[in-house]
Amino acid sequence: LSLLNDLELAIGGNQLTVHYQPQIELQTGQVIAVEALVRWPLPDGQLIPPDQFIPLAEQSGLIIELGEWLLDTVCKQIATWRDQGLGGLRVAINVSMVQFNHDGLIDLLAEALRRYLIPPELIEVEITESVAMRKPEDVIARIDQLKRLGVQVAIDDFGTGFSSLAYLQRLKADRLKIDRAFIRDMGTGETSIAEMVINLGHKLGIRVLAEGVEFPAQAAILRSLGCDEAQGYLYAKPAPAELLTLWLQE
Ligand code: G
Ligand code: G
Ligand code: G
Ligand code: MN
Ligand code: NA
Repeated sequence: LSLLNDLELAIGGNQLTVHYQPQIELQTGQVIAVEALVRWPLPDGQLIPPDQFIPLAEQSGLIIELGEWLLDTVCKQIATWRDQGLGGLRVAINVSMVQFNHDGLIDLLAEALRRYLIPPELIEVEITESVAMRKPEDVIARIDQLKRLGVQVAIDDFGTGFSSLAYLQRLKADRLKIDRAFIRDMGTGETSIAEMVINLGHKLGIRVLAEGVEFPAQAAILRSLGCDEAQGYLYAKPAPAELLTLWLQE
């Protein structure tokens, strides 16, 4: 309860922070986007990872307030990058089940885009495969609303759930993110799931990004399998915007 109270104060007091992790186009090595990942800094400088407070925020409903704060912060950052000559960098934001189902989601996004004059295609909404599969008709309707607004949609942690081909075709997602468990398995020669997801995505006209790429050998295999994009420690860890800006300007 006290943690929840502290989290509410941290959100209201603008004490949370966002780290950004680049997403790389495998053929060119170009940075095409970044994923926003929230962190909670303690007074001693230690960072609490999202795993330790997002579930609590989700259960309590505080995730709505956190999501509003995150979207405003991300849009402000996109405007800053535009002013620094780094325009065109898309930012992927994680949206939990409660946020995705919340009635205010579309208005919230539209309002933030308008406030900072941001082209909608520079925002991507990530939902996990398990959220995407919960109530098929509702999810399809919500993704249609997001697409009409012009934002992109990614299915996160893909491969861990049980999406059917027919359902996936109706979802109209822009991107599948192969769960990093399957990228880790590539170290033992097990590439079949990654290969299957890449082929599935391409059959349906959906781009495919590999998560958790840590070694050049994984990137090489993914490139040979035709995977479009990658994200992971091989390229960069999630970092504060200022560090990422320096890295991008190199
Ligand atoms: O770096 P990593 O520990 O950042 O992230 C752990 C998990 O926390 C990820 O699975 C991610 O989906 C989730 N997460 C990170 N930032 C956010 C956020 O702003 N909102 C939501 N809903 N989840 C987030
Ligand atoms: O939203 P999602 O669950 O995909 O969040 C991505 C998570 O993966 C974050 O916790 C992020 O810090 C973490 N991550 C990003 N790149 C790597 C990587 O190369 N290896 C590992 N082990 N974790 C990573
Ligand atoms: O320092 P860290 O463990 O986050 O670095 C992970 C990888 O990300 C490095 O091997 C490097 O390829 C890349 N990286 C991190 N920081 C920078 C940077 O400031 N400039 C460049 N060019 N690459 C970086
Ligand atoms: Mn994610
Ligand atoms: Na993921």
